[in-house]
Amino acid sequence: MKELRKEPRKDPDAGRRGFLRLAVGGAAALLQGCAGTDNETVAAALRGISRFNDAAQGLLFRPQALAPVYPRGELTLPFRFNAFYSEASVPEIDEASWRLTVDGLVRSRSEWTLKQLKALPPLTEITRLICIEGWSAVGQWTGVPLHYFLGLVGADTRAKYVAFRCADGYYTSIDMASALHPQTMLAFSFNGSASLPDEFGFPLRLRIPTKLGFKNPKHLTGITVTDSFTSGYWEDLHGYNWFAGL
Ligand SMILES: Nc1nc2c(c(=O)[nH]1)N[C@H]1C(S)=C(S)[C@@H](COP(=O)(O)O)O[C@H]1N2
Ligand SMILES: [Mo]
Repeated sequence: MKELRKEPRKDPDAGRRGFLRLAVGGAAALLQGCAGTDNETVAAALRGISRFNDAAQGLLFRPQALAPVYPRGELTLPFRFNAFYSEASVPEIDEASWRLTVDGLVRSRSEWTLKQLKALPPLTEITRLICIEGWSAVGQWTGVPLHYFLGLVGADTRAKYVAFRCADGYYTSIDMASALHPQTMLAFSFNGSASLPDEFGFPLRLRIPTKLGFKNPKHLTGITVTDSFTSGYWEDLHGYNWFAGL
């Protein structure tokens, strides 16, 4: 992950990363040690290590540390599409019937139209989306800061998680500290466009530049504030680390 970063943050906590690398390195050592045992044993051990890494990252994460921002001249054009399907299969969502459902540990369940979300005070930021598959791209997103939105819906910010559901069946969740991070937003515009292009998550996506690309769900339909841990699509399928902090 680290080699993907073009301009590393001036990094007062290299020690933290070293520690995490050690923890990850443990997985490789363990895999070798497990040679000859069945796949389920290895998978269970790896899940255990990933959970350990989640806990370590959760403890060491600096909630207010900012991801790098870029000037307009560094926008990656054209931007890169990624999903668990090809671009030809991108869902086409009807704005008139679309709603964002918000439930769980909030004042009361609510449903939001795109128009209502666009009326909230927006944040615009140029940041780098980094995909675990080995590429990154700089884009400009505009949206409502998630911390502001969570305040608006009366979310219990002592809850552990914010979980996301998508129109294409994708899902993931994040820790509350990351949900409250000042750069985390519910984005409804990309590179200055009136709305998100279909392929980049119309009508609403999470943009969280302090985490890997797969923690940035597109085509959102639901948000749940919860104390119950639920994982994510790639986390469940490929064992990707749930916290996935940068
Ligand atoms: N709904 C949904 N969101 C998703 C995905 C997906 O398949 N479906 N893929 C994720 C992954 S792995 C990445 S890298 C980014 C890619 O976002 P982009 O198409 O804007 O580059 O979206 C993330 N969000
Ligand atoms: Mo990704």
